[in-house]
Amino acid sequence: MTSAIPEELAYTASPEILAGRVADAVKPTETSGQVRSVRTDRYEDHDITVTSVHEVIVDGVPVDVRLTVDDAGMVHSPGLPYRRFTSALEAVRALISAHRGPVFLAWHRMMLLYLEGQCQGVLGSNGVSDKTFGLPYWDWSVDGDDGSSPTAPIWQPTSVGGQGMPVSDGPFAYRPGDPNSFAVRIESAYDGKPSQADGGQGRGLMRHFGSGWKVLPTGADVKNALAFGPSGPTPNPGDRYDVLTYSIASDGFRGRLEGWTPNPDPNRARPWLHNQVHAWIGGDMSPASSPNDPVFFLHHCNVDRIRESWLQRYNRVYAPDGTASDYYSGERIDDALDNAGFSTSIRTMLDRREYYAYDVLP
Ligand SMILES: [Cu+2]
Repeated sequence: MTSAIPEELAYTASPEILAGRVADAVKPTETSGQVRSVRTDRYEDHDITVTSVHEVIVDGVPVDVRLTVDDAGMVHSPGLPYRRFTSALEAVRALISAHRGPVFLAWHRMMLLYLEGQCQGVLGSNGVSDKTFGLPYWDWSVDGDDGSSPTAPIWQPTSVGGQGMPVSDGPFAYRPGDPNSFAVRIESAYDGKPSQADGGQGRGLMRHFGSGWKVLPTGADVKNALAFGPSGPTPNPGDRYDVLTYSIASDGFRGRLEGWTPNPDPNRARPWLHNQVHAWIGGDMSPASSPNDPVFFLHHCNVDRIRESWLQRYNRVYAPDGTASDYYSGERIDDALDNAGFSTSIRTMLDRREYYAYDVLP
């Protein structure tokens, strides 16, 4: 299938007109399906506004993306904070990565298994890993059913501590001047780029419950997502896992669990499930540097647990398969999954029952 994306969407304004004149007035818009940049400046008694709008279409379907273009012609995305892109095409391609696409669940399973293996190594002795160690999960739907209490058992000092700016109790409390207290060293700057927290001195962990979203997901939300499976005759059973354009606009189990698919109930629109938990905890759990909070891993283990329940129900289907176009490279079932020191495939991550299991599945 041919891609409908022009090779270069990045910059249509005439650079000569505005060279050196346009300030930082790059205003992202929320327009779905469009790449837009807006720049304004005042020059010799004239108000100058430069806009460029491009619809992004993948395999004939508009994609829901938000990108802006700066005056150097570099493309930025709030969803891809660690990179500046030299073309809009490159940025849209990268949106299909660890997040916002089918590989989301496989990628995070790989990451969790890698971390678990590292912990087993540290906990072992004489070069033998302690295989009895397993990462725990936090079933946030129990707390969601219980009114999203900020004093639920997990937030007690004997567990991971509570909220605070910074967190001041539990094992991740910050005590200024105490080098042994828990400190955040790398954070996402306002433009999403990684930066040293507090000039490299480190700072306390932040949590602000209910700030990005007012409630946690409920057990009914989880059941709803799990019910979306290939029960009837569908063109491809994997279509219930994910569908074209394999993005945040796709309505499949992955999109529902990751949290992009709008809930039909307007009062419970985005974010959903995975994204909703990040947003409810707030603070360091909101930006791309969310692994700063150890709760990140408890959260993602629960996401993986829900995924495992879905896989067991529906014969471990996945989409896209190997017939998808090269545009979806990195998302197709036999494509490689790489991370620091770890290399596997998406298919391998579909069934890891040989290595670990959950006590209870939702
Ligand atoms: Cu996450």
